[in-house]
Parts: sequence; C-alpha cells; structure tokens
Amino acid sequence: MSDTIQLMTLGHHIEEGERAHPGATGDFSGLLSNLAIAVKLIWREVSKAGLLDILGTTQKENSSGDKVRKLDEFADETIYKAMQRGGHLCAMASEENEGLLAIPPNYPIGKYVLVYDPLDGSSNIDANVSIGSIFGIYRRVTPAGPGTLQDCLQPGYKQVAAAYTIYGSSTIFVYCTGNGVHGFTLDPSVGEFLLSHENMRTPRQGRIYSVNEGNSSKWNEGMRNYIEFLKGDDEPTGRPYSSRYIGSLVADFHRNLLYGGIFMYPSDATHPYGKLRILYEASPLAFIIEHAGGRASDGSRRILDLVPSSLHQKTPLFIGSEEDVRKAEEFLRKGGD
Ligand code: AHM
Ligand code: MG
Repeated sequence: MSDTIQLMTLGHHIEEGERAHPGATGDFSGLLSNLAIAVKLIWREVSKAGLLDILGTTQKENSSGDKVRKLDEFADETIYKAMQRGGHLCAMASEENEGLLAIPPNYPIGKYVLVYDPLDGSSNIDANVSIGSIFGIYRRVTPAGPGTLQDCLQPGYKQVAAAYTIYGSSTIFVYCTGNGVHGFTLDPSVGEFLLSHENMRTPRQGRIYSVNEGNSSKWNEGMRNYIEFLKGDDEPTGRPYSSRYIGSLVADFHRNLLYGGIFMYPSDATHPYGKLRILYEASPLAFIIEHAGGRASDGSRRILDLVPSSLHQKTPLFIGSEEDVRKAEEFLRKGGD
C-alpha cells in the first residue's frame, strides 16, 4: 500500500499526544477537540461572508429569519458556547468582551482557562482577505470553584497550549502543546483537519518585514533606523528585505513562520503600548514561535515573561525569526545614537 498519502487527522494527532502522557485524563484532549469544532463552525460562516448580503433581506435577516450578526460577534459566541459545557474550563476571556466569561452555573467546572481572539483581522472580511482566531490555554492557579481574573492574568510561558486558525484560501489550524508546532489543513469535503505541516520550524533569519509603515512618522528613532537598515542594499546579508503587510496578524504571522522574517507592531506616538493585546494575541503567538525556533519580544523583554495586569492590556510586538527579532531589539536599544 502506498505510504505517500499521510492521513493523520487532528483528532488522531491529539489522541497520540495524549498517549505520550500515560497519566493524562483525556481532559485536555477533549478541550482541544471542542476547539476544533468551534473553529469549523466559524469557518462555515466566514466562507459564506460575501453571501450574507445576497441571502439576507434588506432588514438584515437571513433565510432562517435570524438577524445577520457581525461575524466577529458570531465567532465570539460560537467559541464560548462550544467550550462552556465540556467541563474542561473554569473561565474564559475574549477580546470581544470587557470582563471575564464565567462558565454557566449548570455546567461542570474544569481546571483550564481559555483566552481567545475570536476573529482577528475582522476589518478585512469584506475584502476577502484572510482572517483568523487565536487561542491560549492555561492551567488554573486557584484551587476550585469558578475561575477568577487571577487564573487569566498569567505570563505566557505558563500556557499549556496555544493555537490559531486562518480562514483563507484554505483553512488551517496550527497548534502547539509544548511538543512541536503542527499545522492541519481543513478538507472541506469531509470536514476534517488533516496534518499538512508537521513540526514546523521557522528560519533563523528571513528576508521579510511586516509592519504598518503608514505609522512611521510617529515611530521613535530606533524603530526608524531599523527599518532603514532592512531596506539597505547588502546582498550577502539578504538585504534589502521585502515588505509584506496584510494587516491581519494571524496571516502575517503564519507567512513569516513559514518563510522567515519579522512582524512588528511597535509603540508609537498614537499607540504608546502598541496595538496588540498580551493575552489574546501576543502571548499565544509568542508560545508558538518559540516552539518553532523563533523569538517574540516587546522590544526589550520576552513576550512570554510579561504578566498582564488587566485582561485587555496591550504590548508592542516584535515576533518572528530569532536573528531578525534580536536585530530589532539591538536597534531599539541604541535608539537615536
Ligand atoms: P483586531 O483584533 O481588532 O482585528 O485588530 C488587530 C489587527 C491585527 O490583525 C493586525 O495585525 C493589526 O490589527 C493591524 O493594525 P493596523 O491596521 O493598525 O495596521
Ligand atoms: Mg485581534
């Protein structure tokens, strides 16, 4: 029989990971499986995004009479509902909600916390540009009962898993439980995620930089000097770098993970703490990039060491290939010298 066709579903992969830990209760695997279901439900809606206006009435009702909801609201609710009854979680927090999301009183309480950005880059939906969901999972620190803020406000290095999905030309689910970074592509005809990118490693150095250069007049001098350096002509060191910016973090991140390079959302005069959130965006992607051999920094500190003091706290973000992030840190340290 041909061994060229590799048919490893996400479910099988999760089960294999569980078998590698003889003491595992299956709790964690159940959590990841529920996440995969939520993601498929979101994919189903996102892939119809352009049809909503056609199928809906002028009063913004779809064919079933439901109000057409904004997709980021739909994604937010879908994840919450898919994850609330499994008994794996004690609380959730989402970029779309101000406060902590409690598990409803009639459902069992578990030992993990889920933090998520339900639809990152959602301003791109109407232009059919790739968008995604981002997830971070922590073990609770409080002993029992409903989860608290304390359970959520943990440094990223304490994550037990992180994942993201891209709803794009194909839909891909990437996850890491601390044992490699693995990507699965959705086969829509059977509704299964199939292993397509096993044990991803990012190049030590890339030739791509991704940043919203429209903000450059508000950057500090270190940041400006770094970008000028990347544009400088020095073929042996790979410069000039190419500029690639989609404006959808997951899509920019995923491309750079595969090809190498650096994504940046620095602080600037109008974004004193950058734009991206520690819990929902920076920490999960930092967990993944470090396990793929890369680096993530706020310009001077490792992202995974940052301890958020509030759910929606932001951070400047420099993430990608190790050498590129180190070089950015060097320029930022030097500032205008
Ligand atoms: P969102 O979570 O509200 O979608 O915002 C985050 C998005 C990221 O996906 C992307 O990297 C960034 O905002 C782009 O910001 P800008 O338009 O300022 O370049
Ligand atoms: Mg976002």
